[in-house]
Amino acid sequence: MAIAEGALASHAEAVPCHPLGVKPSGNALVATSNLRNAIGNFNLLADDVVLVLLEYLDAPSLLKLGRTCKALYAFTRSEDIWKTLLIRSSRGLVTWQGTWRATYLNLTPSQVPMINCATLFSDTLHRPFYCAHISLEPYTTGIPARNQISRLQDLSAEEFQDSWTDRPFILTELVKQWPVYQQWSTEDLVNKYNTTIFRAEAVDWPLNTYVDYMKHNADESPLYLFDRDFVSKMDIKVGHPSRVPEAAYWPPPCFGEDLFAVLESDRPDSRWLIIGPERSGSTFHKDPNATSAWNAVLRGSKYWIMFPSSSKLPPPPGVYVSADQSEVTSPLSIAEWLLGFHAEARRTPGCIEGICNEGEVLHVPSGWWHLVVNLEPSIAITQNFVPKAHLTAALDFLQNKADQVSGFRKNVTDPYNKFVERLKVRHPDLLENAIQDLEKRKEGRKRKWDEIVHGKVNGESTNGVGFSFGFGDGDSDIEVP
Ligand SMILES: O=C(O)CCC(=O)C(=O)O
Ligand SMILES: [Fe+2]
Repeated sequence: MAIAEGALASHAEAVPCHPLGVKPSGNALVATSNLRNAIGNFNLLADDVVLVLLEYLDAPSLLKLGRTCKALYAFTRSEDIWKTLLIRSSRGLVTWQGTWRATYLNLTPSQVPMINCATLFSDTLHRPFYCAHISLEPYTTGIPARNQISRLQDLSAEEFQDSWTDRPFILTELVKQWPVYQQWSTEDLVNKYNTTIFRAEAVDWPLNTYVDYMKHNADESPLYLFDRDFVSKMDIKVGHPSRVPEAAYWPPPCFGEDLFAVLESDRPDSRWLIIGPERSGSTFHKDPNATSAWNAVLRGSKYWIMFPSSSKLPPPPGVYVSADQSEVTSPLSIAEWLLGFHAEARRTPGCIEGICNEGEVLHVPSGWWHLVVNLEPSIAITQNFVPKAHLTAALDFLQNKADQVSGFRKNVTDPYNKFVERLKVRHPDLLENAIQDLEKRKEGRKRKWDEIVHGKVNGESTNGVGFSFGFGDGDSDIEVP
């Protein structure tokens, strides 16, 4: 505990003052005056409740309320409120003005007053600012040797298939051969695609607006550009240069054939261009439809922390899943998670960490949890795929977690059967083996269900003693047969 407090103290030193001077709540205990006393009946409400109420107001009402006193001014400056207003307004063309509020109101920085609210004490208002400024270094350095992700210069398809399909690793050389690695920088991209619209979470912005945002924002969880249609928008070609001479990049050959490719135009979304500033990233998740993925860093660098998953293992610290794993709650921002859970995660068996640098590509095995944070402004390309070794996992997911399947176009109403039909034609042997494995998984689940509910092993009563939550065969999660 002393270490955590010490670490916090050193972060605090690096964090500048809140722009309005707001301080953490604890300071109220020794303060002689408090701006909150002037907010009338609002004073009965907790700070986060005040913010929830403000979310119901439109911009003119927020501005009026903010003029009534300094404390409400500070509350109405909360960036989340203005971000929601701007996103709801679905304005495609905006001029980024440094904050969500200034952008919504189209105010230049010199038109935004800095009112001194130094005697307002609020964790709710101070915490996002604090989290947006903590140093990431204590979390991304000092990785224990046992947690270090493997780094390989090269890997053959055979080596991948034999030894690496369930292990994260970084390939250090391959991406350096890609034309996109040699040619793309943020400046080049802006020059070439400045008015091209890309998707960044809930907004569709021209690239030049997004790059302005990237360079001038102080968000705790910066908006992340994640575009699945970049290949057509940028008019680039993809494929191994032996077949596609003008290819801008090609999937690492070691991963072998992507079995979802048999679905052709019916395959689920599978590739994204990812651009984001320092501190942007992805909170803990597993990739969709039990796919594996590779993530290639063209500019910048990314810190990854990953955990294997199975029915026998709990989710990573700070991540909560419903019994059927359909709901994942990872309620914290990346910074909050680092502050609260990183130390415990680093000590947890199975934890894998590493930094994927410019020109490197990282393998995310099917089913692994991962959290990613950009250490610098970054540009990356990621693709999800189904390697031979995880065909059963993908079929199992499509068949038994139909409600969680994602990324298919609406007209693909039965992804499992469509996939099976195509595999029958293109890969009958692989399909046959996978269907046998699926049957074994089902048997395992049924056995386990009988043990739990009826206390039986092989038809014999065990009085419900001695079961564990693993199935041993493929290790998928428990489900009622
Ligand atoms: O680069 C990142 O933020 C990671 C992206 C990721 O994990 C994903 O696309 O599933
Ligand atoms: Fe992912």
